[in-house]
Parts: sequence; structure tokens; C-alpha cells
Amino acid sequence: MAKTATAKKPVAKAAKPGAKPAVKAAAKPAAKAAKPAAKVSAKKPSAKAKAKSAKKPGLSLSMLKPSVNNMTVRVFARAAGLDHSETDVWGHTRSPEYMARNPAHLTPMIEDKGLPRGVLWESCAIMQYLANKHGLEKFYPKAPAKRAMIDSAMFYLIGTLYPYVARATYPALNFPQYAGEVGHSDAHPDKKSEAQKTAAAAIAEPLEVFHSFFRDGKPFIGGKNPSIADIRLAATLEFLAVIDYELPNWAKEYMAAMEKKLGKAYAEPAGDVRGYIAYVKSQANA
Ligand SMILES: N[C@@H](CCC(=O)N[C@@H](CS)C(=O)NCC(=O)O)C(=O)O
Repeated sequence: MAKTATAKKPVAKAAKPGAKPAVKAAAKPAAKAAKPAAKVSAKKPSAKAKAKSAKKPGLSLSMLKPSVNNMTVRVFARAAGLDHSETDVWGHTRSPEYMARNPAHLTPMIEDKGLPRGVLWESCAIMQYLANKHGLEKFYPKAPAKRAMIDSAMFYLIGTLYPYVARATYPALNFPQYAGEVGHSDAHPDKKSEAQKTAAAAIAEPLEVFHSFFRDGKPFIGGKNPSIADIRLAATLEFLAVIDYELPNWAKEYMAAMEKKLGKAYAEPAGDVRGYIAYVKSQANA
């Protein structure tokens, strides 16, 4: 979802997380999406978690709740037990303050003193960095060959699968174009809908590659446990519900397995995305 802050007014209105009708349609966590730029502590640390967070200093994440790019990092931070706070930057990504820190005006974005420019964006790069920094090998193996497969799956997702998903779902989500897409079209709505359908049809092939090649008979791309590539994939597939995309059975089972394995860490951020989808669908049917 690019250019949120510059979205045309009606779009911005429809898209605003936590707008009243959304609360009605949304699962509970989406209700919390209401306050833009509000800092929300993602979790109340237990005594054990507090001890852990001494090793893992607080992390600040700027995010947008309806976005699966953001859901990716939100799930990861929770699953990895990273002590972090989340700031909802809805409507602020193009503000001079945000742009001064992040000229790409993108979320998710983390802030960390150790980073040369103080901030980092791109969901996969953020997960790689945090996994490296905190030695989270369970999510991002160190062994070069294993790591290369995770990297390959993530690059393939961002470079090939995601653009199809964005073209197929963003019109239904009332999102502007995906970051990196340019162009304006005066094409007849029928032609636009045809292009959207073509993109949806193109999803099947790369999706199958994740199954047959990257999973290769294992429960997850990471093997027995979900890796950062699995978090990225499962979050991406969440958007397909907005176009009632018929996922193959393996993908349905895979997503259920991800949610079962990661529990609340997955369910809570997914609830925000699902809540938003329920809201836009209810608007479309109204
Ligand atoms: N490839 C990037 C995509 C990031 C992206 O498109 N972010 C959108 C939200 S889904 C955004 O922050 N848009 C706000 C803007 O462009 O102003 C990632 O994986 O992090």
C-alpha cells in the first residue's frame, strides 16, 4: 500500500483504520487501530520477558494496521518475543517529519540507534536485521545454504508474487498503487477489472512454487518451524480474502498451521488485517 497519506479523500476515509463502521465489522484488535500516531505497547512483558528484554532493548516500530507488509514485522516481533512499541502512522507517512527520517515514506519502519541512518524500512530487511542482531536462528538460520533458501523465498515473494497480489487486491482494498508501481490509466473500468483478474490468475504459479519448491514436503519453508520467509508468505496470503481468492488446500492448511504454531503472535496482527478486509467488504456490499 503506497502513498497512503496522499490517497484521494474518499479513499482515505474508507481506508482509515478504526473508522466507526470498521469497528463494527472488525475483529476486536482492529478497534484499537483508531488512534493514528498513537503509541501502543505491543505487549505487557512478564517478569521473564522483562529479563529477556534486558538483552533485547526496546524497539520502536512505525506501522499501518491494515497492511500485510506491516503485519509481517508485527507478527515477527511478537513471535520472537522482542520488546517493542508500535506507533500507528496512518496519514503521517508523507509528513515532513516522517519524510525527513524516511524519504521513501514507507512502513513498516524501525528505529534503532545502531543503524547508520537511524531507521530501517522493508519488511524482510527489518526481520533479517533483527534476527541477526538478536541471534534468532530459529527464524533465520545462520548456515549459508539454509539461509540462502529463506532469502530466495523472500526475494521471490517481494519481486514476483507480491506485485501480482497487489495488482489483484489493492483496487478491492481501496489502496493506492503498491510502492514501485507508477502510471495512471484512463482505461475503461472493464479493462481495469480485466487487468485485475489477469493478475489474480497469475498468482497461482508463484504460489505453487512456494509449495513444491520452497516447502518441499516440509510443514514450513523453514522446516519444522516457521522462518521469516513463512511469516512473510502467510501475511501476504491474508490479503487474498478480499477478492475471495480460492486458495489451494495446501495453502489453507499452511496458513492454519502458521496460526496454530505462532498463536497470538500471529492472530493479533492478522486480526487487524482481517478486520479491515471485513470492513471494506461490508462497504462494497452496502
Ligand atoms: N516492500 C515493502 C512495501 C512497503 C509498503 O508498500 N508500505 C506501504 C504500506 S503497505 C506504506 O507504508 N505506504 C505509505 C506511503 O507510501 O506513504 C515492504 O515489504 O516493507
